[in-house]
Amino acid sequence: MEIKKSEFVKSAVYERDYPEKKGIEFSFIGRSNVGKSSLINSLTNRRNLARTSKTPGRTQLINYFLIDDNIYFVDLPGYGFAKVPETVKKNWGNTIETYLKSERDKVVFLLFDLRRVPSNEDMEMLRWLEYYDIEYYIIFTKTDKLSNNEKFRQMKEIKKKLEFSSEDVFFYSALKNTGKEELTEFIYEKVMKYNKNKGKKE
Ligand SMILES: Nc1nc2c(ncn2[C@@H]2O[C@H](COP(=O)(O)OP(=O)(O)O)[C@@H](O)[C@H]2O)c(=O)[nH]1
Ligand SMILES: [Mg+2]
Repeated sequence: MEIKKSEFVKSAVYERDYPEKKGIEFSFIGRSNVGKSSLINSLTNRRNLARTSKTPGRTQLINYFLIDDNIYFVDLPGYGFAKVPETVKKNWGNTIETYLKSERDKVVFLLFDLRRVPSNEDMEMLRWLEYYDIEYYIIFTKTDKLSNNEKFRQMKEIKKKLEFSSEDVFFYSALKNTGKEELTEFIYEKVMKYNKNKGKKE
């Protein structure tokens, strides 16, 4: 299964600016530079749909993409970039929290760079997701940068800070498109289940 069509819809800060609800939507969150935009590009087979940047911390907006005419991908602004002023950080917090609290039917993917032990901000993000009772999944990114041995060692390190079982998380390389099929299937399955339940309710 593969995503055939994707287009940028709009950028937003406030809930009133989000595009009209379509159904379930999938959002990507994580520290800046973790690979959010690259992952969205990889999933959608587009080189430059979500702008990727070598200068982290640039996108302070929520970016909406329409996928195959019926679901949204949401690229959320990244956190953890040290060099931004306090006011920007505060705005960022408001933008994210507004989104998490919003009435959208959402599944959130929380991205962690496999080479790093999750930061305090990562852990805080996780607590936010728990607090708002949001369905979320962890994706470890940039897996191509580690050998199998290193991967194994790194997972052990990460597990000291974060409880999870390897079956419940995703591994992704946007460079090599590793994990793409699995994640795409997962997303389509979620959409199917969601639409089925919606049909029952109506
Ligand atoms: N090797 C490798 N580099 C990646 C991968 N994903 C992202 N990058 C690089 O990491 C940097 C940040 O990526 P980007 O998608 O802009 O991160 P974002 O800030 O979270 O949107 C860019 O230089 C990307 O080329 C990956 O899977 N493998
Ligand atoms: Mg980005």
